[in-house]
Amino acid sequence: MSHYKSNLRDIEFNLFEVLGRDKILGAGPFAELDADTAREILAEVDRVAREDLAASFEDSDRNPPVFDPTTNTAPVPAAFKKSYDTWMDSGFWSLQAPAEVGGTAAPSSLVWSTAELVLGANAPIWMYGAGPFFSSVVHRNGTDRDKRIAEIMVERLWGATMVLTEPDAGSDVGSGRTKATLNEDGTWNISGVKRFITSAESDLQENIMHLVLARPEGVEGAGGPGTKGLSLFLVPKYHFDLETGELTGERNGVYVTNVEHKMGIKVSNTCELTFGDPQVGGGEPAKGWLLGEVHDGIAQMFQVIENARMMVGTKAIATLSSGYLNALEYAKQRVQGADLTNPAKTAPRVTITHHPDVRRSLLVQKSFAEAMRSLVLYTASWQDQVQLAEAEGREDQLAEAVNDLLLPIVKGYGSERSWTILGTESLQTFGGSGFLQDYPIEQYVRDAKIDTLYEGTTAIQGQDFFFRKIVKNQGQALGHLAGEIKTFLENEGGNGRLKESRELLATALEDANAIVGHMFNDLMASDPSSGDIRNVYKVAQNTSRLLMVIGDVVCAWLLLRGAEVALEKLGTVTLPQDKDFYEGKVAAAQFFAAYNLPKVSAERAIAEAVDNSIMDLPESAF
Ligand code: ST9
Repeated sequence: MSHYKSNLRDIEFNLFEVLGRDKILGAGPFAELDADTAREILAEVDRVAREDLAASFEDSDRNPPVFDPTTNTAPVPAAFKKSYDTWMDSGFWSLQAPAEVGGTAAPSSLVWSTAELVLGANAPIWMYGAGPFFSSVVHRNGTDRDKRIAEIMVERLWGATMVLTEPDAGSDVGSGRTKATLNEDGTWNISGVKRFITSAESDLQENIMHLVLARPEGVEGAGGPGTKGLSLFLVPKYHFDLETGELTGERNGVYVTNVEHKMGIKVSNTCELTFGDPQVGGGEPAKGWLLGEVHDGIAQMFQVIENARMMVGTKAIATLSSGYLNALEYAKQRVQGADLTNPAKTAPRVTITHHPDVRRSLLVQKSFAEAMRSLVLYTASWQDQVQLAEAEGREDQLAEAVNDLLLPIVKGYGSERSWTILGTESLQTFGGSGFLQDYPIEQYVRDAKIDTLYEGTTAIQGQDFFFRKIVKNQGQALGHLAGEIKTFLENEGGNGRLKESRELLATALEDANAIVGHMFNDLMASDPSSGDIRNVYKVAQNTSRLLMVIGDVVCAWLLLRGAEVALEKLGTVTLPQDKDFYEGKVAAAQFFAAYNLPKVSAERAIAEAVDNSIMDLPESAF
């Protein structure tokens, strides 16, 4: 039986009943894809995910790839290869790439819905299969030569990687030392060592296109210090004919020189990648092309990073959702103890769903999984707006800014909440059995931990959220979001059943705003011309807190907005399963508000009391 338990009903609820995606499907840039087709795609991806992609989930963990230093290879297990081939053969990857490179124009909200299903079933399949998405970045930023490369990447279903990190340049990408020197023929030679490169080696594809950040040497106006001095190069594993895409049979001098031994997600090869080292492989130079022939590497790479951050959050949330549904199934069957209201020693034993603390735990899992699914799809709906505007030759700056604001919440909040709840609630529901490999949860916990780390740790997401997405944006996107929440608060929808939750949300929104205001004041007071620069330390002690607080507020709002829709539907539905579904939506929203929002006031008190005592403490006292 499949480890993966999907929640297609809830995905469709968000897409069609709350976000009205049927209105943008079948028209404009998505004319070829109507709502019925979208539902068919979702149903088929759901089936493939549960039946085929999930089939190799456990085997890939127990028999992970082994790096062979004599050949610089790390083949994946056969079962995983079979699942990967099934996914690529299905053709649904084409939704990730625009029509210009051979993909299918689809709204982001549909793409991320399919992503949830694949990522929940077997996440590395989505990652190894992301070449078509990478090709869209190459196409968008590229010269005619690069655009042809992008097409070839899709035609031949090559893999692709994002190559930023180095042993001494992790969060601080700008410390990277990998360099690039220009050849007479216009190509570049890359030399250096990169680390933690996902999907840099496998036997899944004919070729891999590495998107590499390196510092050009001897170029006026480029190659300076920090991230702005980095340029982005396309460096293939094997050389190929630029017209036909046929491999020439020559190896490029980029080799995997180690594969990390990780706590989880082991089938996803995390590689050390060595460029142009005469001692490695055949000692060939590592040749590449400058993307777009412009030195704008970090901005180009962030087009990949933004999607990868969305992917990581979605992966975490997909795992929590399946973790919850596995825990629920177990709890409904596991008989243990008597009902608390029947203290007799001979009282009949009941399933653990009768116990209050188990019910609390199940609702924590359900409400967070559903809240964060709605967060992913709400964020994706802003990406739809960006796509629609682009198709009309417009720029929708508000949609871009709100999407930018939400991304660190999806990634940072989504991964932190998911991994914590998987460990403390989903696994816990199984009691001691949760610790065993007989159930998938222990692997979920191990596989999900990485989501708080890669693509920018939670601390990086918190800094990005406050300094870039709020301060640099002058609060415009946050103001818009707060405005949407206020409109909801002023609305009376929900037959009075959401009145108390609305009041809790109103207070939480006020407290969250106060934290932002407080941090902003500290930031102003850190201006050295008028204040003490060390006040910025106080701001930085609150950035991760703010990310989590706003995450809670936005998630509560999204759940309550869904509950309003559910309450309307409850007036008309007749089928028992529909009634249960909508009652569940209302209950999850009320529970989430009641159990989480009052904590925002405490977070406000903590945030406002932050001083610099931890910064004054001598290191030796730690
Ligand atoms: C990794 C691999 O961890 C993980 C596995 C990935 C799996 C691969 C699969 C990929 C799948 C892809 C998904 C496919 C789905 C398809 C769906 C299709 C719909 N936003 O603040 P400054 C830029 S890889 C945008 O001064 P510092 C901007 O250009 C390793 N741009 O930064 C800016 O200039 P300006 C991951 C941003 O102090 C410039 O950077 N590593 C953003 O120099 C400089 O900004 C990391 O993530 C942004 N949010 O550097 C690194 N931020 O201001 C984490 C910056 O003029 N570290 N830019 O616009 C950081 O993010 C640091 O904050 C830093 C700091 C490096 C940016």
